[in-house]
Amino acid sequence: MNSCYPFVNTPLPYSYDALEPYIDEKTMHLHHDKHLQSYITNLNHILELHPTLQKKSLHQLITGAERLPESIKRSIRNQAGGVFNHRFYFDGMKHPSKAVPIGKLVATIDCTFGNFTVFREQFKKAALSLFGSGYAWLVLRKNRLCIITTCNQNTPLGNGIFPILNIDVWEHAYYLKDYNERSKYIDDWFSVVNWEKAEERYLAGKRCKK
Ligand code: MN3
Repeated sequence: MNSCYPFVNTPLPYSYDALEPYIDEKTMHLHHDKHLQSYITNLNHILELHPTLQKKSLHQLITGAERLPESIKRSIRNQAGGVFNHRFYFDGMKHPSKAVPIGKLVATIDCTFGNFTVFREQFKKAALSLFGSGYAWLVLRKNRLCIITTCNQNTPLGNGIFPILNIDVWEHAYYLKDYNERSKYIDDWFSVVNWEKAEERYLAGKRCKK
């Protein structure tokens, strides 16, 4: 995979229908092939005009956006954020039969939030309370698990925060199947969380905690 310009839309790590019946095949096609693709295309367009940024990774573009010229700061944040957030979201899901919440991360979730059900309720509440478009995240901050939300395509990268899981609550993530019912979609998402991937991210975050 290209880690810098020109960015390419890598295939999903599972088939488009792998998350059925929780997240439908049509939504996955639209979400990955159209929505994510448009962030990649737009990001490449910007970088085409700014050769000095072409060697930068997605992570570097996002965390360095504040230092970029005013004219491109916002569009880099939106487009690079859109690529990062979507890849992170797609990689954080898997076939429902394998989406079992076990492991060190889940044990830490139990300790931090009281038990898994409380965590689930709090995460759902955060995802529901986000006004407009954005994401709810489980992150590691100062070596502690927290639930946060971000608007639009903002990311929680930098400032010693390590993202572990995210749910995309833009309407395009669920509208075809659940219409306006974000609540149903959040419940469905819990059936396809890739806890192994989340644990990998959690352990990596713990290793480089600052
Ligand atoms: Mn999306």
